[in-house]
Amino acid sequence: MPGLDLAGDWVTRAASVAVLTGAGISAESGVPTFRGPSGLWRRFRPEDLATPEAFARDPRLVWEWYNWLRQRMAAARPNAAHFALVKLEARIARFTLITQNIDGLHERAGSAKILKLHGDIWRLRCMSCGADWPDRRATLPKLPPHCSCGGLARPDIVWFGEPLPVGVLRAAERAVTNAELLLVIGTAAQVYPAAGLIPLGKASGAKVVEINTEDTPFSGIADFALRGKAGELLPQLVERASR
Ligand code: BJW
Ligand code: ZN
Repeated sequence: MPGLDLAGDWVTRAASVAVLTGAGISAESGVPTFRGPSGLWRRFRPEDLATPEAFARDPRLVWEWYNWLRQRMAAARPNAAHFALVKLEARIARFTLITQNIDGLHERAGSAKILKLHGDIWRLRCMSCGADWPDRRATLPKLPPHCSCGGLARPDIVWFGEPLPVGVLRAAERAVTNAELLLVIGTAAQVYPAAGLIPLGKASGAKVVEINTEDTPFSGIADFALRGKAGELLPQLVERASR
């Protein structure tokens, strides 16, 4: 594919690379995406499950949902796309991986530095004292879980209407602003402020390469849009850049 050669050339030449990933990168691992024909939001309403209001209304229902997601995510294994990014990180002096995913598959593949815009399903946070802690059990035995202080615990993730962790978002903005190349992989680019990182990178002078099975609202500003599965295209791209 000539586009892969061209994009591989850009990766080879870039001293600084930022990568923005979304649910599509984990699709080949068996983690369901949110939007699209088999997306989660086709069957469930986000406002019933992924908002602070939904949690306040019925914490147990929301936790049942996340317990189900935990099972799916725990059963998943990182795929070739996650591993290709680990290889890329080792080759590029200034490399930043920014993810919207909460599934932990980038870490499990071996990526070292990850900016998690929407939090982490494998961490819990206390609604009363604010403590947060890791919990990697595939399912939690007693719902809803509580903190040692007695307070109600929630997943340490960002729901609609909540601010992203400010330090993480600032670091992501710096990374795309300073990047010579921005790789955008498997995101529908519809959720803000994450999607805004793409035009920000472009406006700051980064070449933008999109890898997605479908067009997105930002395909038009991409310098190159590679159409296909991340697990197939990304290893080929990194391979070309390693020659
Ligand atoms: C493949 C593939 C393969 C498939 N290979 N590709 C109007 C305008 C602008 C903004 C707003 C608005 N109204 C409301 C807002 C704000 C809102 C927002 O953006 N809403 C939009 C939906 C309109 N944003 C927020 O609320 C955010 N917070 C905020 O703005 O705070 C402001 C604030 C400031 C100060 C005080 C208070 C508030 C928070 C957003 C949180 C998002 N959270 C979620 C849920 C996390 C928990 C959970 O998992 O349940 O995060 S939503 C969900 O979407 C999840 C994802 O990270 C996020 C992005 O989805 P992503 O990754 O793009 O996945 P998909 O499924 O959409 O796309 C998959 C893509 O992969 C597709 O393109 C496929 O084609 C592709 N693909 N297989 C390659 N093999
Ligand atoms: Zn507590």
